[in-house]
Amino acid sequence: MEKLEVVIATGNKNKVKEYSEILEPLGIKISSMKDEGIEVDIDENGTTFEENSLIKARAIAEKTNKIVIADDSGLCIDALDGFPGIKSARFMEDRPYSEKHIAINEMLKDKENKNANFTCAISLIYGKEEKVFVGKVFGRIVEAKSKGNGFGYDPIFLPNGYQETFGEMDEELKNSISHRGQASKLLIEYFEKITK
Ligand code: ITT
Repeated sequence: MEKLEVVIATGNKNKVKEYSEILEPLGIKISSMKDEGIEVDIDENGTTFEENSLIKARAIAEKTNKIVIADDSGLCIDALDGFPGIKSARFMEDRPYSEKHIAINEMLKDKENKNANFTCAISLIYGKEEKVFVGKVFGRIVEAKSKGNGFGYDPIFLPNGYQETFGEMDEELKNSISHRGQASKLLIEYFEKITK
């Protein structure tokens, strides 16, 4: 693959870190909005992960000629009709995640069904081309044990088929099965096709 340079349209340092871990071993150079000196306040007013990721990517693509990818992602809980979903970052925004973990478990206290999924939509803007790649990982909500690795809702998400939450797993294992990892695989396949 020829050396591609990609700007990640996110203000979330953890996302930049995960994309670096996933894409840099393939020779793709990652930079953050901060590295590029881009500052924008984006109104994420879409109603789906796909729409919001495109809104973010378009806003940054106006400020750079490099390839842009944006990530919109979140935790969707079946018994709460998909909540917090696209509001995952905004739910109890001024509170630490440790409190959000407790609040979510409280909401599910009387529910037998603890099933949830993490969804990630990656939008890519490459010149005039716009693409959206979606990844999902299914599991269930558990009580947080320790802070461990990861970020956000990782400590309360137990992926199906594993004994460790995303917060307990090492980063490489999380990236290999996660919503972000799966959407990234589709993105990489696209890059491989266009650079052949
Ligand atoms: P940008 O919009 O700047 O990218 P953000 O954090 O606001 O950053 P989102 O609107 O996409 O991003 O919200 C995603 C939220 O979903 C994130 O803040 C976490 O709370 C949660 N989330 C997404 N992926 C996650 C993951 O892999 N592990 C844990 N929580 C995750």
